[in-house]
Amino acid sequence: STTGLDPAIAEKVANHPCYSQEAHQYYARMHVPVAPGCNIQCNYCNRKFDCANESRPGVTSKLLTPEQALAKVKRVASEIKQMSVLGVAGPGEPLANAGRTFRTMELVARECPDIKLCVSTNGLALVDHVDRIADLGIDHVTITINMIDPEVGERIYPWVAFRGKRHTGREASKILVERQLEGLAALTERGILCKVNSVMIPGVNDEHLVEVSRTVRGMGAFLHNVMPLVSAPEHGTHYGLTGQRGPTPQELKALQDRCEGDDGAQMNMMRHCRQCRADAVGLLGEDRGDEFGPETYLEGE
Ligand code: CLF
Ligand code: SF4
Repeated sequence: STTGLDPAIAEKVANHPCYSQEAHQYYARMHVPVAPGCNIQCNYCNRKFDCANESRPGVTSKLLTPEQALAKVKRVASEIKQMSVLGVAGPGEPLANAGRTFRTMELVARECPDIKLCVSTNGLALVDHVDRIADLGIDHVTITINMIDPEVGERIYPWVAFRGKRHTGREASKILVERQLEGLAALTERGILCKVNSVMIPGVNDEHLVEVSRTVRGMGAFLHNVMPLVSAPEHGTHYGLTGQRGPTPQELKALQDRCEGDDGAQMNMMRHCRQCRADAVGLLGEDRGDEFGPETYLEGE
């Protein structure tokens, strides 16, 4: 609920469908798939599909150039009046494609100043881009944090590419979580509203996520979104997580309750996430992407 919030924060969440449970029934978001590459490997990701940071694997997005993305944003905004937020969430990692991501944001900020800007990241490169994010007026950032303990992390992340070197094992996860938390702290210091997404992987990080919730809350994260691992075989190979099941709805809810509860992290939990595709358009849970392309906006291919 937005009651009791600092007015400056209440203003920022009021028409963001992911940050406000109330807003999601009235305001729409759209994603533009402008970011193809990634700088880490998650065991639950299949690069043929959209980024599992923010999306349900299964349908490949067509990449757009920043100019094509702007054209699509303008068209969608003229047809869907509730369109309030533009997010970049894949299909890879937005900040591993910083040029394309920020060029898109810059064009949209200039031509559609009423649209709020949102970005979803794995956090590895976040600290390097905090000034740019603030300068562009990006008010909402989601960081996917699946662990704070590298021992847990080594079962989730086989490698991390950092400063020209590929790191593996616990070292990879240590670098990742240090960078994620540093990025989170830098953003909250500037008043940028941070949401943390975590993928719940039973037997791997499920018990650990309450501690993650407590930690990110302590560092100023505004909201925590625990999402279920999507593990149906048609979504492809899960590398080190082959055969891994996703949580049941009951298990997911129990964990969300623990993160929110007094004996847990007392964190503000998001409960209405729909695990959007990297090219989703419309109200949450509604996907009108097909009405708006992709054929007109296709890049190359
Ligand atoms: Fe998109 Fe993500 Fe911004 Fe929302 S989605 S970049 S914060 S505008 Fe929202 Fe979709 Fe869940 Fe993400 S319902 S997957 S939480
Ligand atoms: Fe895949 Fe996203 Fe993980 Fe990169 S950060 S490996 S694109 S799920």
